[in-house]
Amino acid sequence: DPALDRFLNFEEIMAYVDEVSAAFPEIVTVIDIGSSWEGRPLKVVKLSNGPGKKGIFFDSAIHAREWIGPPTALFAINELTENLADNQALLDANDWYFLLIANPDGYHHSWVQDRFWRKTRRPNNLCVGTDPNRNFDQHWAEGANLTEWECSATYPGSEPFSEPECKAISDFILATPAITMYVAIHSYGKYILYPWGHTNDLPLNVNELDAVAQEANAAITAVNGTVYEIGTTANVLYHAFGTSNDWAYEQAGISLAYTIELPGGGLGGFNPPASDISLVNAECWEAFKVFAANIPISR
Ligand code: 0X9
Ligand code: ZN
Repeated sequence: DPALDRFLNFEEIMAYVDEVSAAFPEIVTVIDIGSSWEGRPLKVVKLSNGPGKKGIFFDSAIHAREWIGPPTALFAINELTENLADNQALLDANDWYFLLIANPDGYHHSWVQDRFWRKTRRPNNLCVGTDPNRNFDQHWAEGANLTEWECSATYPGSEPFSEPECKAISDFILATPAITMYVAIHSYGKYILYPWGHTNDLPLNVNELDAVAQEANAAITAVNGTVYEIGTTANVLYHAFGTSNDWAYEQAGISLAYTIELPGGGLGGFNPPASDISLVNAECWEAFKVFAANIPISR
């Protein structure tokens, strides 16, 4: 089992990925989709028990400091391997893909240097790092804050996909049409968000996006009463462009694409205690099952 009573650093998470793939070779494939700027691997854990199935993809820790995300993916992987006997139907129905640490350099930096680091670690002229969740080629840099630019926490990069981490995700998703659902795991705020981020307009299939989100929230609430707020990023939260969520929706043609903002805690909201992990995991697992039950049959 992965340790779920504490947060795991990058090396520990990669060690778990190796362990689970060795222990469950008939279910787990580790797909190396590329490397970070500093050369750390981007590993997608694919869980499957047979060919020809549609899949749901999760990215977590694309924002380095959002440590509560990876445990929810680790928990799900454990449910679909170690605890498969309880979850067989979930693996029979479709494939599951997890990019546990989408921003390995930033995540490492948040462990060793700056707990609240958000961006990648590629240097710019003045400041280090790009916001990888602004770097996707989707209405890139539309409405960006040009005054802070490079040093801003939401710097979108020098060009779309300037960050190798984002390019690797894009290449992998485009090369894997079996993935028909996308969930970006973030914190914090207790939101289930769907497109758009760059405009207050509603997406074409807003009714479908909203219905699945409502169902996921009901499943979360049933665990312990926690309520998430649901809606488009722009309407519920703020304007955001170039996110993995909206890129998957618009550019990859994935009609059900979400961002889940997990509960906050601790200083500034990004530092919840490890004792919060188990409830967040239990709630997310219920939501993830609802998402997976609604995987579209095609893009
Ligand atoms: O600003 C972000 O990137 C996300 N919030 S966070 O506090 N985790 O940084 C929200 C992104 C939501 N984006 C879309 N659904 N488009
Ligand atoms: Zn985030």
